[in-house]
Amino acid sequence: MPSMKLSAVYAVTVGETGFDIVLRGGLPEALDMLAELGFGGVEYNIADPFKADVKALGREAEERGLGVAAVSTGLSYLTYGYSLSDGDEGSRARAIEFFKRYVDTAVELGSGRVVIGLARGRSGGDREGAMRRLRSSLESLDEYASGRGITLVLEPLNRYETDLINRFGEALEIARSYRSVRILLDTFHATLEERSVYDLIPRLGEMIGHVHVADSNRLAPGMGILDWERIVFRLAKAGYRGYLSVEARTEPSYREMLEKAAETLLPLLI
Ligand code: LER
Ligand code: MN
Repeated sequence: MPSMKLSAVYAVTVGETGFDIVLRGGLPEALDMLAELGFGGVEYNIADPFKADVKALGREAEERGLGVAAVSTGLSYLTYGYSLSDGDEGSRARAIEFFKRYVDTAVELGSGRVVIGLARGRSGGDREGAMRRLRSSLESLDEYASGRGITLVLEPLNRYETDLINRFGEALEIARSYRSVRILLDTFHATLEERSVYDLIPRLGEMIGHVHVADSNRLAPGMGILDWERIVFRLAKAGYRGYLSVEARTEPSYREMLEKAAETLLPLLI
């Protein structure tokens, strides 16, 4: 079985966000827990890449033998509201600046991936315009990221979170027109939007650039109805060699959520 590793998303916040699918609180304690439970990496969702102490984020992960699975960005949208499809040109320019800084951060952390999730924005009633602006933002970022060896992973999100790019077919079509853009498969969103998350995997094939894992109800893998053996097998068959990053509701506690994810997935990754 090829080497996929387990990671989990940790929130690097600049205040309370109410984001309940990521680890929060003290970084050393969160990373200790990951290392102890057999995780191989951490994904940092960074609210403000200009304010984050990137050196500390890198050092704390390295000290525990954890890789940085990805730099994710949704907290910037929840904190400041900037988006890559923003109708306000000043805000869109700021979002692009943020993403360039996220790319630099990923380089510094030795992570190859920057996530485009919530920060793609919402249509605000003008879908065509929003998609045009998003594509234009992607064009500048594509050049910036590919010049630095970073993959931008575009994440289809379910319809209750955004009305831009819910389906994987649409994301695939967009990704194919840029050098550095691949797909982030989040098993929760795929379960809500696609006929079958299992059949989706071979369709995406080598375009899968990163994976978020949560069960059908967004609890830890193993707490819902998804067949994880089938998912991991199909990912392996598709040639996926990256991280499975747990992004699940932290219920009943961080620790129990992570323990369940590890218990479900680690035996499949050996
Ligand atoms: C981000 O990775 C994600 O999956 C979203 O559901 C966050 O709101
Ligand atoms: Mn996700």
